[in-house]
Parts: sequence; C-alpha cells; structure tokens
Amino acid sequence: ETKPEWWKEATVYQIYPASFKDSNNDGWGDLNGIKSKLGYLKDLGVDCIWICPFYESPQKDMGYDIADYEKVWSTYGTNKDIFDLISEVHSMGMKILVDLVLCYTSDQNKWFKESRSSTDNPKRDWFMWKKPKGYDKSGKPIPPNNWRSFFGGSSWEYDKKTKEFYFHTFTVEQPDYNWENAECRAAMFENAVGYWLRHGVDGFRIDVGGMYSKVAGLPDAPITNPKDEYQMAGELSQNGPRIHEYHKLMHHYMMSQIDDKRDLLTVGEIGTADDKNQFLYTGADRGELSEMFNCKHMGIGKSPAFKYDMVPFTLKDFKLTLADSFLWVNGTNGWSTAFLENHDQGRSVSRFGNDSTPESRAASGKLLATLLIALTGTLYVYQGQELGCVNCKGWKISDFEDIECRNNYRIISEKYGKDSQEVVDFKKGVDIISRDHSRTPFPWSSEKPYAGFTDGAKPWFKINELFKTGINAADEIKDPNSVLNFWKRALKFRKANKDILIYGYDFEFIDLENLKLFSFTKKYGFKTLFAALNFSDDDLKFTLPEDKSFNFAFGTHSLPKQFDTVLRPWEARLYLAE
Ligand code: TEU
Repeated sequence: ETKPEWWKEATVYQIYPASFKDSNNDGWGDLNGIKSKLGYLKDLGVDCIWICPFYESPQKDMGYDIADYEKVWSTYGTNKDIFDLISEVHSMGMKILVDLVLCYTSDQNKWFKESRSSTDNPKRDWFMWKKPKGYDKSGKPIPPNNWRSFFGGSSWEYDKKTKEFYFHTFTVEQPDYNWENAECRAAMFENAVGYWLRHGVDGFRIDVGGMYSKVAGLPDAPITNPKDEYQMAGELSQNGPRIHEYHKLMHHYMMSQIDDKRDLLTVGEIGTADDKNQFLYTGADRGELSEMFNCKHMGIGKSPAFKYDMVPFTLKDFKLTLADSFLWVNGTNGWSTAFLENHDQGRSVSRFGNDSTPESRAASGKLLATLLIALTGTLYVYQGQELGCVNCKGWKISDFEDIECRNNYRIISEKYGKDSQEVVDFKKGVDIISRDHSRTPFPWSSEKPYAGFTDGAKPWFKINELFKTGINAADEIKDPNSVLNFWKRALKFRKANKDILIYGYDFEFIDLENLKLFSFTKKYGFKTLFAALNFSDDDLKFTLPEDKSFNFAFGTHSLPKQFDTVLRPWEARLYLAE
C-alpha cells in the first residue's frame, strides 16, 4: 500500500500575521513573532502552519491586495525573516503553507500600473477591461454588467484616462487578472508560485480558487437582492468554464518547479461547489488541488441575499451543510478539509456553541473540537480556536475595522440613515459574523493592557477584552481542564485513531432530525465509531446502537458510567467498537 500523503493526516494551524505575535513592539504581529511561538504550536500538536499574506501590500484588504509577491511587507519583517522562519519550521519537523492570491492583485502592482497606462499597453489584456455598456442621461458611463463587489457597490471601476472599466471581485484596489491571457498566467506562476517553491514552502492555500474563470460574455446576474442596485454573480463567477483547465496548468507549473520527492499540499478556498466539482478539483489523478475548503456550513445563518442579514437555522442545517464537505469523498480518491473557523468568519463557539457563560463557552469549545477531530479530511485550526476564543462583545460599529464591514455600513447608512432599521439589522449581523471577531490580537496572557500580544505600542486593532477572564494561552496552559489542554488531548486522540477518524467511511447520521443531538457512525475495516454530541443547554438522552458492543473512547466530560446514556449540556462522546 503506498504511503499516504502527509497532508491527509496533518493538523494545519492558520496564522493571521497581523494579530499573532508582535516581536518588535510596533503594535503589529510579525514573522519573528511567529517564530517565537513555534514551540507553542508544536506542543499543541500542529503539523503544518498556513500564514495569511505577509507580502508587500497597501493593506486595503489586510494584505490580500498584493503589490509584490516576492517581497515581505516591511511591517512583518524582511525576506530573510521569512526564509529563517521556513527553515525553523522545518527544523522542528513541521511544514509551512503560504497564501497564493492570484484571482486579483493590488492596483499598486507594477503590472496593473502598466496595464492601465493605455489601451494598447502590452499588459492591457492581463486584466479585465471593458468599454461602458453606454452612458446615462447625465453622460455617466454605465458598467458592463450589474455584478456586485463582495465588498459592496459595482464590481466595475471606471478609469477616466482610458475611458474603460476594469473588473474587481473585491475592493476597487484589487483588479482581477484575466486568466484567459497565457502571458499573464506565466508571469503569475513565475512570481507568486515559483519564487516560494524555490524558497522551500510545502504548499499553498489558494485564495478564491474557484473564481479565476468567469462565464463567457459576463451577462447580468439574476436579481437575488432587490434592495441592492448590484447583484452577486454567484455561479456566474464561481467554478467557471475553464477553472479546471487553469488549475491543471498551475499544478503542472508547480510540478515543473520541484523534484518529485516533495509532496506539496495545495488547498483551494473554493467557496461552494457541488459534489461533482469537489471531486474534479481534488481527485488524486486530476492534477489540480490536493484538497479544498467548501464553505457551505460557513454560510448558514446568513441570508443568501445579503450575508449580514441573519436568518434562523437549526442543528439539522448545520449537520447537512457540514457533511456537504466530506460525504462525497466516500468511494472516491478525492480529499477534503474539516474546519469551523478562519480569518473571514465569526468565532465558532459564538456561532454554533454557547458563549454566554464561562462554563458553556468552555464546554461548547470542547464539543466543537471533538466534532472536528472525528471528521474525514485534513483538519484546520484557526488561531485562538484552540483557546475557545469567542466573538467581541458590545463593540460599536466604529470599533470594526474590516473593509467589508465599513463599506457595507457606509452604503446602508447613506441609503437608509444611521438610525434606520436596516442599520440596526446590519449591526446585529456584524455582531455575529464579522470577520473582525477572528482578527483581534492573539491573547497570550492575562497581562494588561495587551494580553501579551505586544509590550509596546498600542496594537493595530482593538483587543478582545475577554482575555482577562482566562481566555488566554498562559492561563489555559496552566489549567488541565482548559479548552487548550482539551485540544491537545483531542489532537493526540485523532493521531492515535487516524484510521477510523481520518480515513473512516460510510458516515451515517443517526437521528438526523434531532435538533439537539448531533450523532453519527462511521466505519473503517472492522471498526465502527459512534459519536453523540449534545448541542444544547439541557441534559439529553441518547441511545447506543445495539448491533455492536461500543466502548467509550474519548469525550469532553469525565468517564461515563457503564450504560449511562444521558449527555450533559454540550457534552460530546466518542465510542468505538471492533
Ligand atoms: O476570501 C474570499 C471569499 O470569497 C470569502 O472568504 C468571503 O467571501 C470574503 O471573506 C468576503 O466575505 C478571500 C480571503 O480569505 C479574504 O480574507 C479576502 O478579503 C478576500 O479573498 C478578497 O481578497
């Protein structure tokens, strides 16, 4: 049997460089700060780290607007610092992924500056330029279509100098590349991919990996939000006609840059994709990606029309959307990921657990950890998730700094008024799902004022004051019952039972309709796993399957008495039968 790929069994820890650890006391996290904490990560049981963009950038979208792929942003350090970090990670037996952002670039990238300089510039076609659809009565140019930027407003920006629009899926400062242009692709690969492979990275997290190929002709999008002048493109800009061809080209380039020994991990942030497409992206013989993030479960509770309009959801919605990421793997040679947090989401304990008391916060943090380690797919943990970090509480709208929040707030308050119901509803959504909840400086200790994140200048962003209540690494390291120490035990248990937990198949929900109990079985050879998780504040009865003799194997609470089939609030139990 061939040796399995390292990345299928790895636990990958995602680091947001701005907020992880400040080593030079300028109020910003940095690469040397990350290096100083590798021991903490190794001790947690991390096999691989993924660092969000640390490249030269005007920081309009926290570094996803990259101006130079081959240069470290000076606030994060120098190129020597990242090379030292890569070798230190390797010397500690861990691996490192960097973020690969090639759907768009920064408007300060020299290529875009050339492209916008004239309609006949050789790089004009490297970006998506289009003539206006026409002009309105006042002579104002009309965008080529009605697509909405993820950050609000039109996806088209008019360039007065050359009298054409350019396309941007996200901020105005992030012009999308034209992947149809082969010269552009070659330059992107050489600079953003080749450079980092030559400097020893073990792979890439591939940003917005489903949107390189847009539907031909760029037709108007259907009206999904009648209250908005512009409409999300949805499937018109996602999983497009040439997307698999483009990933094959990029994968082929990567393979040409390394010797066969290194087994790269490429994880695509695809957003949403049906079962067929998830296989097409990740099938072992497809030559595209190793695995992908399917973000369907990240979308529950958010209205399809506008993500900040909250809608009710049930545990059944959570079960089914989460399973959308891994049920399809069964019987294929594709692969997937298991995750509940990242830098674009609110904290999972606040969204799917109960953060209203210290006890329910810790219990639900452990329950979500138990769920994740029992799932098929590569496991991703986001910084602070291991501590049971929760959303920021009682913040005013002006405390939020995320461009997505600020743009949408400006548009809504200008349209409806600062005291309108629309603004009240928007703020309700911000308090639950804002990306900022995951971007506050990491709480290393209970030390005031900045939780050990920095000893110097005021941090670039507000601290989540709950670090004073014990939600910080130093206090949790000392407490055997902390969420952190539970995660350590949980990752050890996953490693010790990786056959059934990671490679297990025939996943079956038990009592799917139960809106408090998340229960399932999965198999591996003669082994069967039975999981029972209580997603509620009440004691909850469950039934052990009778067809096998299950033994308690792992859980969030103390060893249950034989035949004890009542789960306490937020209690999770895993049983094994041979
Ligand atoms: O996110 C792309 C993306 O589609 C989702 O994560 C989400 O729609 C986005 O966060 C807006 O809500 C990637 C990065 O993860 C994100 O941080 C960047 O802001 C985004 O691309 C654009 O650069």
